[in-house]
Amino acid sequence: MTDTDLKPRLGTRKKVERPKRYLVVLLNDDYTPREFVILVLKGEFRLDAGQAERVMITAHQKGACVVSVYPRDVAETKTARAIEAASRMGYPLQFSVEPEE
Ligand code: TYC
Repeated sequence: MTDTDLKPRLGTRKKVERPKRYLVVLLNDDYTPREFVILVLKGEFRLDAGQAERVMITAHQKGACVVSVYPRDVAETKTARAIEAASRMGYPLQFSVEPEE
């Protein structure tokens, strides 16, 4: 193990980048019922009951809370579906999607 050569050979260094991930952030508002927020977090973002409750309460108290991280298309699709479900009920629930780090 001590003589393992970790130096990249000329021309073999490959640029392999981890695909960027995106944070889905739940934003507080004054109108969406707490129970509806929890339903969306469970149904669309697959949080369990305890996680959904904690994320909802944190957003309620602090203004925002990270829900989860996903590849960009997944983050955007889930967020669009969640906003659409809220809007069908007349609720102004919003999320933001932002690149990690
Ligand atoms: N603030 C809302 C209320 O008091 C509940 C709520 C929590 C709404 C979190 C949005 O992201 C949210 N009914």
